Amino acid sequence: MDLLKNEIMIFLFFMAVCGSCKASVYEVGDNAGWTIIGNVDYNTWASSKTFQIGDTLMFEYDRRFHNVLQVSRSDFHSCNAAAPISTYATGNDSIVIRNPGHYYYICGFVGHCQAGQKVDIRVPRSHRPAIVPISSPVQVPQGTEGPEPSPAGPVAPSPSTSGGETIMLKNVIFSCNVGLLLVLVWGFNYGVL
Ligand SMILES: [Cu+2]
Repeated sequence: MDLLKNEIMIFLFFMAVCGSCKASVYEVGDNAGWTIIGNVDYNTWASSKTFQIGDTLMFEYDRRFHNVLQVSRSDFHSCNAAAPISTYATGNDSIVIRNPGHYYYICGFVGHCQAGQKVDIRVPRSHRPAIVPISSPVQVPQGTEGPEPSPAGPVAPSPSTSGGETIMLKNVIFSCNVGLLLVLVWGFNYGVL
């Protein structure tokens, strides 16, 4: 009987772990998207969410009028677009959260950040193990950006990026399933499940 109880406890434990494996996809600004129209309050939007490692931020916007720059905390507060950590400019950018901390994003177009097109994403530390494989986001070399579009044209999204995210999600789901399977097999070996 005690063995059965243990098995059930372990099973419930894995179920709980599995529940937290679900990664969420957040569209920044919800239906409004990433814009200066409508005075979207992105900080209110962000504070209504609980972000976790493995979640995806989606920025959707018209790339003729906006972009997404990840910047430092001080550049976020001063709306300085001159030294971004990362630049995204496809109009449909998915960014996977890989570490806890603050992620500061602004629009690099003149006046947009000052108009409120900026968001501070806070990701608390999680008990969940980070099983997200490392792959860097689409990065635009600093030389190619500026107030005007570069002659080379807009930066195309790396085809490997979206594929990588899909694989990542599959890995997460796969890991959960393997965990469950191990418990089931273990249970069968003891003849209690
Ligand atoms: Cu903008």
